[in-house]
Amino acid sequence: QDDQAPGQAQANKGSGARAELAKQPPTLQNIYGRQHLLLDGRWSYIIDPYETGFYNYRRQPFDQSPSGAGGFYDDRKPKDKDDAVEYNFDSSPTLAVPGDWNSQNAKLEFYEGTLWMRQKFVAAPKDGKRYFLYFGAVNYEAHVYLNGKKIGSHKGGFTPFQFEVTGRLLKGENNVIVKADNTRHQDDIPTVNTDWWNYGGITRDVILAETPDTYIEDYQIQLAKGDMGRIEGHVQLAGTQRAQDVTISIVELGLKTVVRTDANGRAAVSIALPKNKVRYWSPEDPKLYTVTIAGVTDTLNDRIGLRTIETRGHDILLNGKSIFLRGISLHDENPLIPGRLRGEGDMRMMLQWAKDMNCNYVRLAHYPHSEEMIKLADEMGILVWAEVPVYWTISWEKPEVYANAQQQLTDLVVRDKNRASVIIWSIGNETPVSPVRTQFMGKLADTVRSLDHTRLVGAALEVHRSGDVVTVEDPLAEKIDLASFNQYAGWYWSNNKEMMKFSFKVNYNKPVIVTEFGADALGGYHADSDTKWSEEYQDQLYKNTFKLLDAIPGLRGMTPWVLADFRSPRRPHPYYQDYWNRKGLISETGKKKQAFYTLKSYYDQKQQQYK
Ligand code: GCB
Repeated sequence: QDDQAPGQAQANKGSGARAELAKQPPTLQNIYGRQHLLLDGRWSYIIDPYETGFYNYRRQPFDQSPSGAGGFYDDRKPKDKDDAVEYNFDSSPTLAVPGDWNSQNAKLEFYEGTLWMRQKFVAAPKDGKRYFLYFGAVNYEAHVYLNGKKIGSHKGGFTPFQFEVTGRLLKGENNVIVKADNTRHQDDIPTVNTDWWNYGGITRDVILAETPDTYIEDYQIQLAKGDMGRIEGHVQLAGTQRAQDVTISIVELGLKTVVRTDANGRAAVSIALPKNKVRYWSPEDPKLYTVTIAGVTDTLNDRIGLRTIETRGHDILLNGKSIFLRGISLHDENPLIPGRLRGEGDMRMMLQWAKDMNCNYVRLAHYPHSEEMIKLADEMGILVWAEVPVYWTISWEKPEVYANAQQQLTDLVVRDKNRASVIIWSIGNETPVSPVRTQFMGKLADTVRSLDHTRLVGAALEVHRSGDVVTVEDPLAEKIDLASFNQYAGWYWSNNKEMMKFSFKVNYNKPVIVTEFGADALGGYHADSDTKWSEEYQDQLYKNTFKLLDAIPGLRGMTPWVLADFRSPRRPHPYYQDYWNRKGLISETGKKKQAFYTLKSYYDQKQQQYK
């Protein structure tokens, strides 16, 4: 069987076609810091709605047959004029990688299914080095073949995965073929129903990385919880010479510490910081230090910010100082394409829009955004709420579904744990309260804390309404650090005229973060503030909402829904929506709506208040 633990990259062991799937080593920490070759660019593709390139006519997978051959990954050419092959990558069209397929070919706009994608590249593998083929993200399920042989598969649309390809790379031309399938399933994470576009394909970088035989697999270098005087973390080596001296240095601070890894390649790290010398990372001063981790066999550099994050009663303390999170929610989507963010230009545009609104914080909804995005947030000084797609009606009762959610959460934390910008791990959004859901989510909260106890844990909770009283009460709230919830007064509930009747009751002595509120407005459509879909309506709703929320003791931040209009199959109104969710403060053409400026002036005030 080709099935695997969900989310976990598995690789074929040995060369036999029915080979077992081997568990892959954890993805490399700081992949961009490695010697690497980007395999981005134009990939040839074949649309395969019936999965003809994967299954034979008896619906048996070719890659499970005795020879392992027969699928499109053979990239076969006719041998002679009396030979027929029914596909051909060489004469197929191409797509840009990274990039979703929906935005690149009108035929694929609504497509959900399989696409085969091929890239060729030249390699010069060296003796004594190891090689890893790394994918930033493929939505949703990927089967990967190198030079005609399966190297593994992966499920999960937003987290990275890799396969070790040492010994499988050819000197000269290589051929990598990916079967990407974005079909939705009830028992996946996310499930079938979401309010965002199911963009398919290889949406993030593809990287061939080189390491020494014994390499730095992972590390965490961050301030200890609540301690501005000490770095705490670990280093993990993989390979044959796992016991080594590893030097961690921050030249700018005059720091140099040597640790000795144990037989498993592991060493704890604890470094006392010099007094009065450190510039702590914050939105006002996003200082990053160059940290060098040097073992005997391998060296890596990273740019790391040092900051603490804690809560005390209603307060959120960044470096010991109470802050207000002036935030905005956003999807991993550029409305101007529209499609998934492809690289630094797209990402900078989105984060700069947030900064133009005087934000110091973003909620990266509803799934892990790219590693580059988080690095940019580090550099630009923007705090981050990072989330996994545990969204709405997940199959709570199934252990394999839980395993998938836990894997995605783990992969997110492993990837981003050295980023100062990330202050909150979110374990999900608007999950309907029930015992089985609370158990599932509670286990996710425990997992994320065991992986990283230095950050805060949140979830976008639902509220309940009785009459005009909106109450935040959810057994899950006990397990997280914030009273964080979505609310839609004035849009889904009631309207601008009547929304001021609502009041909020939050039964927790925790910082209150309103993770969503908002209203749809079609950019450029003007009417009075009682007319839904108009810019005036949205603007008035924001003004009303500030009054309602400012009355909540403990309000310490918000991420209104949403920075920019985004595509959603759930939004078919032909005039106002046309398959767009219009709650953006910026329209699909990049024009700022009225409410953008209203939110900005509210944030200007908050900034003064929390100076
Ligand atoms: C929500 C969801 C978000 C939707 C939004 C809406 O509560 O969390 O994903 O897009 O409402 O516009 O309805």
